[in-house]
Amino acid sequence: MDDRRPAQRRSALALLDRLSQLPQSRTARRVGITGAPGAGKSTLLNALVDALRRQDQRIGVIAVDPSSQRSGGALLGDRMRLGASARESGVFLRSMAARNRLGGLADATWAGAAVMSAVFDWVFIETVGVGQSEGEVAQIVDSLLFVAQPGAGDMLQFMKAGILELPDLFVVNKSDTGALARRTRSELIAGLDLGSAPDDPQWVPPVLLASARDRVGLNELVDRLSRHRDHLEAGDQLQARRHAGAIRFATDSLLRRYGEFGLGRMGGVSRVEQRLNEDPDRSPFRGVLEVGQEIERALGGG
Ligand SMILES: Nc1nc2c(ncn2[C@@H]2O[C@H](COP(=O)(O)OP(=O)(O)OP(=O)(O)O)[C@@H](O)[C@H]2O)c(=O)[nH]1
Ligand SMILES: [Mg+2]
Repeated sequence: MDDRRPAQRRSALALLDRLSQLPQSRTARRVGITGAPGAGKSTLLNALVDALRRQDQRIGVIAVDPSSQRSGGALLGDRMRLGASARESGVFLRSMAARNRLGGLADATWAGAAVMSAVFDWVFIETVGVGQSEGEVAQIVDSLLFVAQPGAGDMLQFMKAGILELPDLFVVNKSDTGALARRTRSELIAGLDLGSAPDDPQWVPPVLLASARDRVGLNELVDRLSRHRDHLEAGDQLQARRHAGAIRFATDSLLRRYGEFGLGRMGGVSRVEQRLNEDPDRSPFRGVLEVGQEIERALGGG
């Protein structure tokens, strides 16, 4: 969905529109994995993929590369060393650039996640937790998992950055470090307790311990991830969450294409958001195309 290729952008949006009409409960469990560099996200993801493959689950993985502006294939080979079971079949990997030229999660990541969701049981998106990327990934996924490192004395820093408010689940990885990991878990629980009220009072984010290296704690992690998705579905929140994410995507997409000026011709960003939201039978993806045409007419008409 590159701005310079309008026909491809249109067909990608049309595809996203059609995919968004699938019954949401039949689409993959989408999980975002975030956390500081070196926390063990890739190792944990690797272990999760192996555990899920043993249950015959089909899995899509998107590794978001925070540094690159382009999609690169080689990167994934370096970062994800999948176990033997995963290499066989049923696992699809894709490495994608984190941001397009104006910032924001690359559109391709959205499209990739939506397509994978239609065909897999699970879709994982790994991204380095450096502030902004969490919020962006949270828009795409159903469940955001934060991977913490034992002894990371930066709990306070996380709290200040508001990072602890977004994740639905926490796992302290490297539980093989023993007391250090247990203490970090306690600190995290205390920190969460001090945090502001979550937007979903029915869900208390669990704080788990795991060792990706020793493959300990993975079944419980899989179980809690499943439970979170079930929780969202039971409360009709899955649809709401995905719709809210799609609205953000649609607004960003229009902003990138037409700028503040273009959206200004429609009454500004929040008015455009309203327009995208006003017809419940029209997905935000179709809305991008239709509102985009209106903006073009407004701009063309002087
Ligand atoms: N002791 C121990 N080490 C681990 C564990 N999981 C990962 N590691 C090690 O931690 C280091 C970082 O692991 P990665 O999986 O690359 O971490 P990451 O969070 O994906 O790192 P970035 O993608 O660079 O942000 C590696 O040396 C791993 O071998 C664990 O459970 N226990
Ligand atoms: Mg990694």
